Amino acid sequence: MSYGYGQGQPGSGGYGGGYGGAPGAPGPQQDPLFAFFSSVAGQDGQIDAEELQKCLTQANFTGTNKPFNLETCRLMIAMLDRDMSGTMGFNEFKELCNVINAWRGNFMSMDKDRSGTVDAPEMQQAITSMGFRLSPQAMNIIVKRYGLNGKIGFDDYMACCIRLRTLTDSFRKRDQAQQGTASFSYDDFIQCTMSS
Ligand SMILES: [Ca+2]
Ligand SMILES: [Ca+2]
Repeated sequence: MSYGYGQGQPGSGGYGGGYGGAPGAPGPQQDPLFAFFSSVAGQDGQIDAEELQKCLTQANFTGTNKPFNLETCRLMIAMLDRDMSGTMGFNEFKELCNVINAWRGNFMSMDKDRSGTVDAPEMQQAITSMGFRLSPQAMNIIVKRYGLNGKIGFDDYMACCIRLRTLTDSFRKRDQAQQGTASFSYDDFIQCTMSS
């Protein structure tokens, strides 16, 4: 008996008895994701940023041994917290899983050399493909801010792209003529940058 990936042929082995058989009893509890959700959420049935971080770290979503960026977890919760509870209920969590998977696919398609990280040229392409046009100076700042030795992991990549999008949206709203310039009052500027 041994655990592990990669050794056996695909299709062999598997998970034995599935989820225990017992068909019938419909409801959200039948959703295979629900058991997972409950195990992460614990007693209160809600997932907070720390619990989300723990779960994404365990899933090894960073591709490194680092814990998943807590800031990214906060950002995702803020983005999808429909009832403004500050935590994720089951339906919010399901949406979150879809969002993470979509970002994961995007990240992997940008990581052309399959190194598990996105480097400066790959990031340049990613940002261009999302429709942003940035100067080389702005690109340098981004890679420095989000990368480690010039390489950006999945969690930081997500944080960076979400922030760039949020900030661009805030800017666009104030750039009435769409000329690439806008004026902010000091407090408005602080609100925009500190909330994203
Ligand atoms: Ca919520
Ligand atoms: Ca790469």
